[in-house]
Amino acid sequence: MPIREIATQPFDDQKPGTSGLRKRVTVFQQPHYLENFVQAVFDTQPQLQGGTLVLGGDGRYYNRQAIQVILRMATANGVAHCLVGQGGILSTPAASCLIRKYQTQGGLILSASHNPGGPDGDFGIKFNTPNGGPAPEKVTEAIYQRTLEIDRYRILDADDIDLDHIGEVSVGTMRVEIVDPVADYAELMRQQFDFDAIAGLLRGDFRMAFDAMHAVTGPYAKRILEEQLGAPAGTVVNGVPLEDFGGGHPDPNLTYAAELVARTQGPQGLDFAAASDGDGDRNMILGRDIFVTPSDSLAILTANHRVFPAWRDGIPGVARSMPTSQAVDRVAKALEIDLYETPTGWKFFGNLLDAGKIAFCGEESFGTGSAHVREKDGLWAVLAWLNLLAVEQRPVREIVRDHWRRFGRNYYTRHDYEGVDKTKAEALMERLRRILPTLQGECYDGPRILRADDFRYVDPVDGSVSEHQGLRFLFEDGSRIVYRLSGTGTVGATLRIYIERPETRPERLEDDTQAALAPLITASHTIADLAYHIGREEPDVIT
Ligand code: VG1
Ligand code: CO
Repeated sequence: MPIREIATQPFDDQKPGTSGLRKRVTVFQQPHYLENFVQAVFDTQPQLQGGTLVLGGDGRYYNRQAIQVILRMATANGVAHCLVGQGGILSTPAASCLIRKYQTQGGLILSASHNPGGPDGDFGIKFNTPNGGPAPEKVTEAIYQRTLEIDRYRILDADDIDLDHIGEVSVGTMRVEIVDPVADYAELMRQQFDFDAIAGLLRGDFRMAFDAMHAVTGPYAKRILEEQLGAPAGTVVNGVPLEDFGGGHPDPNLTYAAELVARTQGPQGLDFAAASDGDGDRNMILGRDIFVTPSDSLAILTANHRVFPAWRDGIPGVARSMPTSQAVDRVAKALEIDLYETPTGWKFFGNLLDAGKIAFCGEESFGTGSAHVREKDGLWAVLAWLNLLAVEQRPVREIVRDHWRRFGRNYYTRHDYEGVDKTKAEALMERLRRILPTLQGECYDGPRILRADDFRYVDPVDGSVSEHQGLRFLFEDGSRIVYRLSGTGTVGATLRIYIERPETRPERLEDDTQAALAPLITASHTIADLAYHIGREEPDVIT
């Protein structure tokens, strides 16, 4: 079968965002669009020649077609061996697990994560490096630069292969192994946690639910929670991955997983409930009458790391993305371990994890994980909570409230303004950036602004610098307001405003986060002059 060189023209919009290249399906369906990006990966990643590639995605619409194209291009570009999840399925953390376990030269993960799927939805692709993690900025930049000059791609003329049967086939000279997408990942989880203790908990009168939101975690959760740990059948809901996620929004938060939240409320509420996103790297943790914010979750898991078999001997440090609340900072201080503050996006944790500087890391955006892989990991977080609950034998709410009493609490919320006109959103940020220095010392019916800056990160391992990672206003009492524009959206701009206030007086702890943050929320509108710039002061999504 002949390998063909196809002439092509560059697209100018293939710059990867926070987590890979994400576009509307219709954009990916343009002739040569996917091919150009994939060829740019092969052109800039010579280690793949003669090497092994991991390939899979979250099962959304266009996943299968894209996999067939990538397989034909991989063999034409000299890849020797490819590991593909059965049915084209691999959750993002499972792909990371495979890359690491089989020491492959990288992986291509097909997902637009929590963005809706289907013919009118989104699609995405990202390259993960041999450490199993999302490519760092210098790699994504090289790929992007290549897309701007690409003029041909290589592809084998061949028929589609059968992705649904485990076993080995060849595409040209390349060996393709269709693997069980769950097995290696499930084994890794067993090494991280006390499965006997969790099984004991799940076989008792503990009542829980896991919502896979019709996305990729269904098969993983069923195998691990129901088959291996003995949770009753039906514990996993919406467990069959659908190409359009059942028309829903596979984003586990209080808005999109509202039904699940309702099942945890009131005296008859479930003891525990959790959900994951499109590609299985996010998690939402709920107990009866309590939502555990991702920032608190990271702090609580860090404080309790010794209950996890993998971390019984202690952890070197933790990291959080800059907009994530400072709850974990206090824990790090108390435990006398290192704390790192990175820009938004999991790729920034990679070097810290590789260098053994941190064991846990997390983002406010429902991302939590550890050094076991190089991606955030939804089911890992769920199992971590189950492990903790099995040891503690107390309700989630008590564990959280005790944590606040011991370490203090950070009230935290994120307000998202979606579908904002791009030019207007950029103008808002530009103006804020300009007036930053003049706002130092200002006061908005509360504490003064101690410092205001445009977050810049210097990677402590390789010294690489990332500029313009969010505008932050630090108040004298430890409160913060952070503004940034999303790097994962596909239409218009999304403005994210992150607001937090520490409260160390236990007698003052109140349940209503929005009320507790009301003065700062108002200040966040005034500082950015939201009404003037975008004509709105009501966010679309509050988390
Ligand atoms: C969002 C989150 C960020 C996360 C990213 C990818 O990015 O804020 O914390 O790492 O999504 O998550 P942004 O640029 O839209 O704020 V996922 O589950 O897509 O891989
Ligand atoms: Co995701």
